[in-house]
Amino acid sequence: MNGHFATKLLDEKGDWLNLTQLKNSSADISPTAGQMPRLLGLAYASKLYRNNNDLNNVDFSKFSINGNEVAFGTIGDASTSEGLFWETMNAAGVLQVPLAMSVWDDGYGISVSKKYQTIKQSISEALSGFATTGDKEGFLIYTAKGWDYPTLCSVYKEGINFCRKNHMPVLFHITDVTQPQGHSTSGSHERYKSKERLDWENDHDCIAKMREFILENGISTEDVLQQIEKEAKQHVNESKKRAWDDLHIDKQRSNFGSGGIE
Ligand SMILES: Cc1ncc(C[n+]2csc(CCOP(=O)(O)OP(=O)(O)O)c2C)c(N)n1
Ligand SMILES: [Mg+2]
Repeated sequence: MNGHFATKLLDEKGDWLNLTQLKNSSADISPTAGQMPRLLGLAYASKLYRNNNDLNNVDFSKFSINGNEVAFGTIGDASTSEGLFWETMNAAGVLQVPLAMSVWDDGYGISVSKKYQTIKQSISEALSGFATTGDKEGFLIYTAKGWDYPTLCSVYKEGINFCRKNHMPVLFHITDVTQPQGHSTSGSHERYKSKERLDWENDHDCIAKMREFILENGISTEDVLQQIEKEAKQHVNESKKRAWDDLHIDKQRSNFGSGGIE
């Protein structure tokens, strides 16, 4: 399970890139919630850069601008049941680090409904005790719907600005997320979803809704979007063909015979 990608931290000579000028992505990891401890470490680094004077010198200028960096993490609703998620959320609240946690809640972990895995079927309700209240510091907690782009833009803008400035962690619980093809292209969600749910998902498909949002707000035009869609399909089809061709070449070269690498 090695299909996880990261951005480069080093140039071709092996020297550090200026990470403060880049959007840096740390590689994901396959065990669900396995990314959480590293997310905490990245957020904690910002805190140290801001508060530890020994780090405030030219040697470290490629890594941080006074701890203004936010560590963004994402996780599915079912994966929030893992211990690492809870340990990370607690530690982020205790340490008060700039960690922005987005939970994409599509209501399912593969085919299992959240009623079997999340208390009260809501991670934001479950975590409401983690919220900042009065002089007790915890998390900022926001909820929004995955297809409601204007609200997403405003809650993310507000939440991230606050998180960056004050080093307070923030939870975005994003509900109403859809699974366009079930958990993966190998699944079939018709087997575990009602007709009503499937119809609702068609109407609230986040990709279709984003298209509507772009057009309604004059961000782009129908013609431009059609062109992008056409080129994207072409790109995917060509990539698929190249991958198949490479596979057949590899098969011919393989010592294992025709079935060896399947
Ligand atoms: C520790 C662990 N257990 C089981 C799996 C198999 N697995 C992969 S994705 C998944 C469900 C994830 O559901 P959710 O977190 O809701 O994310 P979604 O795919 O719905 O976005 C499971 C059980 C895994 N990758 N790691
Ligand atoms: Mg899910």
